[in-house]
Amino acid sequence: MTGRVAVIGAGPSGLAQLRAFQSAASKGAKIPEVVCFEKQSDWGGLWNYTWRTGTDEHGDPVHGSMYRYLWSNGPKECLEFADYTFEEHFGHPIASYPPRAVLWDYIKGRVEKADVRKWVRFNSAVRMVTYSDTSGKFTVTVHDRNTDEVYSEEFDNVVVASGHFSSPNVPHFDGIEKFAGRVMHSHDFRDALEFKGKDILLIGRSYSAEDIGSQCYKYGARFIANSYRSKPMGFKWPENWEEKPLLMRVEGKTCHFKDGTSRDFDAIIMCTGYLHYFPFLTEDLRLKTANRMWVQSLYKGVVWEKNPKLFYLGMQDQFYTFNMFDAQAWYVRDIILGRIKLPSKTEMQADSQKWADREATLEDAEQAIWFQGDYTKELIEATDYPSFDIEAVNKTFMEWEHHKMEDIMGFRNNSYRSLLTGTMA
Ligand code: FAD
Ligand code: NA7
Repeated sequence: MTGRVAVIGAGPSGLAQLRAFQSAASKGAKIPEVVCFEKQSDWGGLWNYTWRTGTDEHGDPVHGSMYRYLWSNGPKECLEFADYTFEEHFGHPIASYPPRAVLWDYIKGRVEKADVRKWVRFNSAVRMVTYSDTSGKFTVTVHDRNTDEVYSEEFDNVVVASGHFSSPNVPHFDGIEKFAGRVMHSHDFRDALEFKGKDILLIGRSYSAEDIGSQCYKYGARFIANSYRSKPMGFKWPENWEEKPLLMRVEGKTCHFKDGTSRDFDAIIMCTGYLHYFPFLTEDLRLKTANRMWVQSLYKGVVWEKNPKLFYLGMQDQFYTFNMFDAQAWYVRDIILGRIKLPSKTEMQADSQKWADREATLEDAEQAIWFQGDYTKELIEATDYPSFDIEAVNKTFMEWEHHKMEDIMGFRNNSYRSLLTGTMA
């Protein structure tokens, strides 16, 4: 097969795409030329930790949102690569909630073994992608940040794997511009030490609020509150942690909440999520969505319905991560290789609508996990990605949820069985 495929980003999603093509090639398939553009100097995406905040060494916005002492927020057994187990990588069982650096090592191990680093152009930020109806090709404009040169190349397909937990969503609250303390977004949080002995307010009720708050607690924050707009998280928090309804206004150091209560804080950390932000895509190619379980306009969650030569990976809100990105990447690979034939646009839209309708019925995390499990399973069944027991993964997620409800500060002490090797962590 001839042709050229551009992959934007060498995080877990982009790397899954490289591994998918390499896996086909290793079984004798003819594959197109694959070029992966990664704006950072190394691969791993968010797992490639940076101490920087704000702008990076070349003046671009920092991609990294992970903090120094981040530990896996779910059991590693739920994200294990079906073609590269933890045991294969580490040679012995490891704990179910590894620290960030250990997961980064695991992600790298598979692609080092596959020898695909040569396909990646590092320090290469994609600045623009356009599509020509006349040539039927994409023009990808890239900034080589090592040489400060901008150049363009043509591709038959483009896979957008640039992530969506990097551009902070920062709402405004009355009076916050005069808050007499520190205001930041979770994107810039690196270390909890500075909050030792402080009273901190987290805005939000999702993973970042829960985990950054927990780190601050463990590092000795004096008092923690999180302010929710929809509903409280409902965990059994320590005595010095309160859940407050929405922040209404700020006066000096005093934060006033919707229930009429108020309290002074030293810092406000906005754990208010991220924007899907693709400044390098023209209007006809650009995905616009909130962070949700089913993303509209993407057939099977990956094919850009308006131009099915363009693909997106990992754009959904995520319970499933690495193995779902794999399922997506194998599926995209097989479309590009012509092994999977796409139906008409109307049929694609009807199929997507079916998932969107089911998404609208999801009432809780448990249902969302089964939804994403079913989706992942459907993709895996369509390709030669090694099959694994998705129902058992769902059940491990249920145990994880249960363990969090039991003990939010200690849930990482639990261990689970690998659904691939059967080994207990
Ligand atoms: P990313 O990891 O974001 O990678 C995208 C890559 O694209 C980056 O390397 C970036 O530099 C590159 N890129 C972006 N724009 C361009 C451009 N214009 N040109 C070239 N390159 C570009 N998941 C878990 O499974 N477990 C966890 O414990 C967990 N913890 C998390 C904690 C935090 C704080 C956050 C924010 C996320 C966490 N996640 C976790 C979810 C995370 O989204 C996935 O694990 C995974 O990193 C997503 O992979 P990705 O490749 O889609 O995106
Ligand atoms: P999420 O999961 O997208 O959550 C964002 C949170 O921010 C969520 O609780 C939102 O409330 C809240 N939010 C958003 N806007 C506002 C405003 N205006 N006011 C109050 N609250 C707001 O992002 P996270 O950073 O927690 O997690 C991202 C990833 O990082 C995740 O996949 C993990 O793997 C780690 P809502 O719940 O909608 O009421």
